Amino acid sequence: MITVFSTAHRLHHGSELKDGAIKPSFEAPQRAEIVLDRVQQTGLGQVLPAQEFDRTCYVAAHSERYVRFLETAWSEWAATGKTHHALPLVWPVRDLATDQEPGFIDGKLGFYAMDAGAAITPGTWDAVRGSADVALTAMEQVIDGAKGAFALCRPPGHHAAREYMGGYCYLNNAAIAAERCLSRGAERVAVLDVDFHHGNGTQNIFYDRPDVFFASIHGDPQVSYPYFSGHAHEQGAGAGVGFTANYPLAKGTAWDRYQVALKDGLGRIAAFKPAFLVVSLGVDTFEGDPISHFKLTSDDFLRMGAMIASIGIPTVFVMEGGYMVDEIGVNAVNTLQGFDGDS
Ligand code: OKP
Ligand code: ZN
Repeated sequence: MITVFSTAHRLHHGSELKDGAIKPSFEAPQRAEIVLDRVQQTGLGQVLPAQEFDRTCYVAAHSERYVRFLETAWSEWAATGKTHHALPLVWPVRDLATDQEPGFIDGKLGFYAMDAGAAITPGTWDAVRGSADVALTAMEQVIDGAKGAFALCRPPGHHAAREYMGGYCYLNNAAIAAERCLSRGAERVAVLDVDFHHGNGTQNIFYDRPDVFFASIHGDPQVSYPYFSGHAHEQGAGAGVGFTANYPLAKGTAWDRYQVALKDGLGRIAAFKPAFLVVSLGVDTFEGDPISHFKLTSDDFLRMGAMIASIGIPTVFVMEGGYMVDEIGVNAVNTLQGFDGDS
């Protein structure tokens, strides 16, 4: 399988507000380099650079004003004389829900963010755009006939909604790739999110749409980030009712119970008959991941890849989370080898 990779990711290493303190983000450049090393060591396939795409491809999954915010946030922040990374510190909560974008950068940061986990640094926009271009380039490979392609994206994307960032995510790479195949003529596309955390951003973008089926398998939001979405009763709205499927699973879930949800989700995706499948591939479901609590083993990722291949849909794997840095390369590449049938 071909891997698409961009060195632009190195331009971004944010801070996050975690456990009451500002720390360097767990979502660090080393993550992508470890996965790339494993791709090369195992001879998974050719590694291609990302092509550049027009910003209309990003706006397709977001909005003009949100993309504009991402493009200009650092310069607006720096213009106030600040030199440290930008993080939001005030949010429009329920009774203050508003559609009016504030004029000042502090207000914009809160308006366009769900948490203090996605900092804006000087290099953030270039890295973020590069990550979306990686996903778009991989989608082109599959549209052009590849059975599978791996978008080695960083930063990740699945928490980014139409108009907000959060959870290390800015542009939703998986959603942007899904929109790309629709704009190139596909009638239906499915997104399967196997990251430990609920793909709230992808769900938000497609929630009222019948042309995109979204399934997510994740830690129960009662106890796991992002807490406010991912319950089983969330199944879509309006014309999209029945086209979202959530599988919240208990703390400590191992392969025996995980594969039941995966089989069900894949069955529903196969019944939807999409032209393409986008997999939001987070490997933070691994036993021992520092911020998650499922118990998948490295061999389980081979099984996961084989099960995804079994429904026979051309698939783009988009890298999302995974934080136990020594193991994420093995686990991501195991999934791809399982899909390719090389295991
Ligand atoms: C991104 B991805 C907050 C802890 C939660 C955010 C986790 C984001 C995960 N104090 N941190 O889905 O792997
Ligand atoms: Zn995650």
